Amino acid sequence: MSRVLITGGAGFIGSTLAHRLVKNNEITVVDDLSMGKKENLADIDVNFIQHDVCDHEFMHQLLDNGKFDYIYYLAAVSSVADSVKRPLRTHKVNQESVIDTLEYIRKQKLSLKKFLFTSSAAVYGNLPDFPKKESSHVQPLTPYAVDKYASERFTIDYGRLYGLPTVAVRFFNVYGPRQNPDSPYSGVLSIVTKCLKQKKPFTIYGDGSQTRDFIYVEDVVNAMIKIATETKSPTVYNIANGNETPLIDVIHTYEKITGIKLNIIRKKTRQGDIDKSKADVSKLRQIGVKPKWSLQDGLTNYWEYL
Ligand code: UD2
Repeated sequence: MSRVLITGGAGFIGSTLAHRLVKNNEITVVDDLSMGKKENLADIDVNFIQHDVCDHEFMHQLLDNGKFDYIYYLAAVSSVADSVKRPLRTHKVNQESVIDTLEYIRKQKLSLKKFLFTSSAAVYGNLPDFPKKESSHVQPLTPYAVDKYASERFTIDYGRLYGLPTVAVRFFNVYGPRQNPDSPYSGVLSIVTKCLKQKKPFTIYGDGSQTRDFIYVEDVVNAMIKIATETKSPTVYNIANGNETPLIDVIHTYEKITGIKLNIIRKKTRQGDIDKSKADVSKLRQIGVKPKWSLQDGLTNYWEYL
């Protein structure tokens, strides 16, 4: 039985992780519910604290009292658009809170088995090299991407400089139950799911040929747990399937699964949208992580969950 802290644990990925770990671990979740929902944790027994991770004093006390073995750091303002609108506020969450936590762990010499920071494929930007390896050039184009990149470097550097047991991951396009579809910048498959369910029109930006490397949330938490518990070096891993699928193909697959025809409205490509995305997942394979969910199975499971 390990003691686990999940910051942002009421959100989409954090709550899925909490569900997976709760059986054999003592879980504490900190979430200010700015994006997450308490209902995401309603059916499991976790120590839930509604609080902002930017409150450093609060976090220090929590770290002192919690005696955590594992910290999964998912608290973030995950909206790129929001980071463009309010860069200072999002910076405080997406970078400052991470540095403060690392610094406190170092100063207080807190004993920890792993600190895992969650970054994003956003760090790769729109460079033409393809597929994206962890060693590929980065091009953080938004405040969100800049903060994610800086925080993952801090995480890794605290491992290299001070021997803290740290690791970072870069999520590609994660989908599945509990993803919030309520913003135009929510994950596209949560929006498609909502439109299918409510028989509402779906707006596709561009011609649908843009590709993404979609990965089911269950595979994501499996990868995170394996990386947190079985790897030793402070480094970064892509978390993706390693396949690129055109958006329009995913939509057609989903239509077949549900038997519902989506009413598609076409609009021009969104500003800043990337054309292609695909991860090189060989580093993940080297540690024995192989996603179990095909797109077909993941979408079927997602639909059945609703
Ligand atoms: C993902 C991340 C984003 C950032 C970015 C970096 C998510 C939800 N977003 O954006 O935070 O890291 O990668 O590259 O993981 N689309 C539609 N209709 C809609 C919504 C989306 O056509 O109603 C399109 C959208 O224009 C894009 C594709 O679907 O071409 C995927 O959109 P997304 O927002 O799910 O993810 P992405 O890869 O743009």
